[in-house]
Amino acid sequence: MSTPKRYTLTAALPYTNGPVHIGHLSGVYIPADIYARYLRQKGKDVLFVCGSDEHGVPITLRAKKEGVTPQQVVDKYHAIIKKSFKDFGISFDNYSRTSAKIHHETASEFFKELYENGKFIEETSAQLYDAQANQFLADRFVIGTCPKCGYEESYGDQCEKCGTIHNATDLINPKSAITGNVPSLKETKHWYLPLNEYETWLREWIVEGHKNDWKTNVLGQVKSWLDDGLRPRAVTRDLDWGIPVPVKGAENKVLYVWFDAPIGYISATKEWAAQTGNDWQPYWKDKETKLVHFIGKDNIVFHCIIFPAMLKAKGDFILPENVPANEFLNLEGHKISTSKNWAVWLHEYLEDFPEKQDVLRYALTANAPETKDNDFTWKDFQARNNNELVAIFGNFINRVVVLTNKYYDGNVPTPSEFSEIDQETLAMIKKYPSIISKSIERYRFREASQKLLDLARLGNKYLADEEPWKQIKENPERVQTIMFVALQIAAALATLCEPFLPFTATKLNGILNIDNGLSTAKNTWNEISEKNILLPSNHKINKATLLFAKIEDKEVQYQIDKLIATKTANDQANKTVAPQKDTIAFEDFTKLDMRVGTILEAQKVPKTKKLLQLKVDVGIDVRTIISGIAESFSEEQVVGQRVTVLVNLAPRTLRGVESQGMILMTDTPDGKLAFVEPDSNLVQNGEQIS
Ligand code: B3M
Ligand code: ZN
Repeated sequence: MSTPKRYTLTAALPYTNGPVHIGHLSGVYIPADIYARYLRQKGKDVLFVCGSDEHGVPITLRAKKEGVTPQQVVDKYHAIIKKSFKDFGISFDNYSRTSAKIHHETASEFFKELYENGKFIEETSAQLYDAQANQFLADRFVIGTCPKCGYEESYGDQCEKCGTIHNATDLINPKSAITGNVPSLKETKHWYLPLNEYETWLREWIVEGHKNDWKTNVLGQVKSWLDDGLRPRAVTRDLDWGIPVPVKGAENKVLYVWFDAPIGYISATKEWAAQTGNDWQPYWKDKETKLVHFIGKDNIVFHCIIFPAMLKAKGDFILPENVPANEFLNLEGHKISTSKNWAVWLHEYLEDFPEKQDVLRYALTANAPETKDNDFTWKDFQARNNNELVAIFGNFINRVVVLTNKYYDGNVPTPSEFSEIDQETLAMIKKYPSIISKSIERYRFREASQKLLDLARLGNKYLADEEPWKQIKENPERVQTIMFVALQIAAALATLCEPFLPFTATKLNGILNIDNGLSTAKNTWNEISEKNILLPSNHKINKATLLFAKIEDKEVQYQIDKLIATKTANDQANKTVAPQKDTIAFEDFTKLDMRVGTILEAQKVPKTKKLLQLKVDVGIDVRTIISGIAESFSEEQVVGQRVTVLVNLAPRTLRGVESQGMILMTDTPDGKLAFVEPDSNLVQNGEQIS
């Protein structure tokens, strides 16, 4: 596309069945915000919209679980999500919601026009039905085995494991998510979008037309769906929560959530236009508008196949120029899970780290799952802050500002002759806007964030090589030039960091006394390459304040402990007690000879992780027993431990050592082992247990 006249950027509408977490942020909202802020810095006409996705089965399931109405669920989480995005600096021009009247109107009109133009197939067919719950089962109301990958927890409309979309009747061994019953079949009428009719066009538009500029993970998924062959897809549902189907004979039916939700981008645009007195149409109908959808990989099919087919059928809308979907983020090695509460929730993060929005923005950008799933750990979060933001970016700015205040009372000095290194450094500054732009324009935000840090590294190296603090006495003129150059780097960072670190940019502009209306000091993205002076001599900067504070181990340990406590509670809540073993005769029990004993000595069994070799006093004698407890206890911890020992178990040789008996153990909720011991020290070694 030649230089676009304007940009319409959309970010996936978060379901309001829970708050947003770091997986949503790293996959969708931070990259989208970086791109929007960057384009605004470049002076582009940008519209950045999002909103709450308030229909669909996840909402009704949450309402049932909490014993409230779906409207109460969406009102609660819409407010939490909208506030947390704002507090985190996600700079939407409008954050709307699909329960809004304007969306109901827009989606209904959209459907009606397609209906009246004969774009749907109207069909009555047998669909899954739960007689006990007295309702049809679609989407997340039914669980079964995915016909494509065999995943046994697939939903009725999409398999979370392989991403495939299917109809509920395609599931193998379907079960109602409401009652657990096996569903029956019942006739019902729905309206289908004949995706198969768009297959050739989609292949030309995407597989051919965008093979060089769309991400390989997106192209790969689209190709596999097209290769599997597209089928008509129902765009209506037998549900009572959603947008009523606006045609005759559709009583008690609503629009399928994935038909209405993407139209939410359009209604959010219309709402923005009404609020700001703008015309919404150019943002969705002018071919010189660049439309980009920011989403996670599980939404690729809806944004690259279904929504484009809807727009194509409608006829007068533009199509996305790119859909740079990210992969998934895991948390401490486990899949993020709303239902298991295994997540770092944005609103909770902001409570625990009220001034550290940019630290999370940076950590999630530097580690983003742009081409493959990635893992967030609190240790990496701490390292990114301490070793990069504090030690590189913050350290450079602090040195420049402290020295400028110390040597010149905060006034930008007048440089004398520039040395070769000065000229090289000033020339390098001019290159950074395009260096960073190149990565951003290709949606490589991880790479872009590291190029930004490279500029700070350039500043640190320049100061370390020129050592103004050593020359200030003998060669003050030279130091004026050095500090002038260093301040130009600081001014460049103030602009270039804004898309990634908006809160830091505000702080840094304050420290450099920019943005207080002094047009001489405020630099746009392009001006950094064009202007020779970003911060003029005699411009007075303010005193130094720290841009970033170190994050201590204990702050991170608190977060890790909180997660472990959550996981333990989850495991406990979901723990199923082992079923009782087969019944035995009393005679069988009398064969077991269990005694009280005490561990006298312990040592690791070489080349094993689990085994300890123990000397145990069992009253009868002191014997050697090998026990698999080394991952729960150290040798020192177990000496003196009272234990229950099965003494007449046939001896076994383990790693060359004969083990004469077994120490009885049990499990703790966090997966460790625990001893079974008498609750009185009066009990002697050798006492029988019966
Ligand atoms: N509500 C997000 C999800 O699948 C979904 C996005 C809609 S964007 C139109 O988690
Ligand atoms: Zn699957």
